[in-house]
Amino acid sequence: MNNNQIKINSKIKKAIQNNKPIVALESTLISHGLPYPDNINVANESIKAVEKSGSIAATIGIINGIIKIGLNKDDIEILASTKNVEKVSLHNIALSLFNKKNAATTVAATINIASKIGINFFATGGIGGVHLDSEYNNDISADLTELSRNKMFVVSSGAKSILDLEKTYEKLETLGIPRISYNSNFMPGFWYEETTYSVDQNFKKINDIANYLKLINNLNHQSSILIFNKIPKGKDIEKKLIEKWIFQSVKKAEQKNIKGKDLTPFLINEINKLSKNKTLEANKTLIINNALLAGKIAKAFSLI
Ligand code: PSU
Ligand code: MN
Repeated sequence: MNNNQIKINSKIKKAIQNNKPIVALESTLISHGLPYPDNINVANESIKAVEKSGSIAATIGIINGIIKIGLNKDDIEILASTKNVEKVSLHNIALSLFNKKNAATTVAATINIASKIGINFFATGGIGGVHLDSEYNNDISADLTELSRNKMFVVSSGAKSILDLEKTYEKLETLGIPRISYNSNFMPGFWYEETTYSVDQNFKKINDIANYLKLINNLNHQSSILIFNKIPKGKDIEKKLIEKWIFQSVKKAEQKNIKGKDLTPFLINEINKLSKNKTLEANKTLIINNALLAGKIAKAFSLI
């Protein structure tokens, strides 16, 4: 990548050169995952959470066809409030540069960029995965593709509840992606606390996670490592309720023929409405909480 294509904020550039702990943050959840102005608050609070842990936050997005590492307040405002911000994954990221667009990067696109410039840690709310009825619609997020081919240490609350979580869990194993967790025996269910799918290992201490990541780093492991962090207690929502809302909103999406990259934002928005914003509150909390944990692990990793 040359300087016309990418702009790295000077603090982050220095941090990369000096091997300081950095956590990448994505921008699709700002443009397409959360409504305005909650999205701005979450973007800012996530940055603060990373900084509180002693690490440096690098929010990634595309402004006027240039990849920016470390979005500033104005950039975040643009991605949070303007219409027609593109959602870019692996298939369309270069096109958004070619067409000089404002674009929000998904988990896949953010990891792709971050790993090219030497950032090791990334935090999000929930990753994309295998959609419901994938045997008919073939909808499987490119997040899984990217997780399988670039080494990034990723903190999330599992895959989004709207997906087929069992198939997603199995697919992660097929792709060779370790699924470890911080204080949970099972993969989290994003808006709900846990699924019934066992993690590869439950770690109780941040330092142990950092040591494990050092080890796997030295092994030259090829894929990303998923570190699951369940939604904080009291903010989680009952699985049965979530399933009811998913059922209703999936039906509506079918009636309106919504699919492809529009499906995830549509379902999240519908479920926020059905839940009277309970899922929105849950989503906001878990995103910030994941940024904080990623910051803490990155910091611990840098001290080993
Ligand atoms: N996490 C959230 N909200 C979101 C997303 C993640 O809490 O909106 C975004 C991520 O950017 C992820 C994308 O990459 O949803 C997945 O979209 P798709 O299913 O179309 O691949
Ligand atoms: Mn998809």
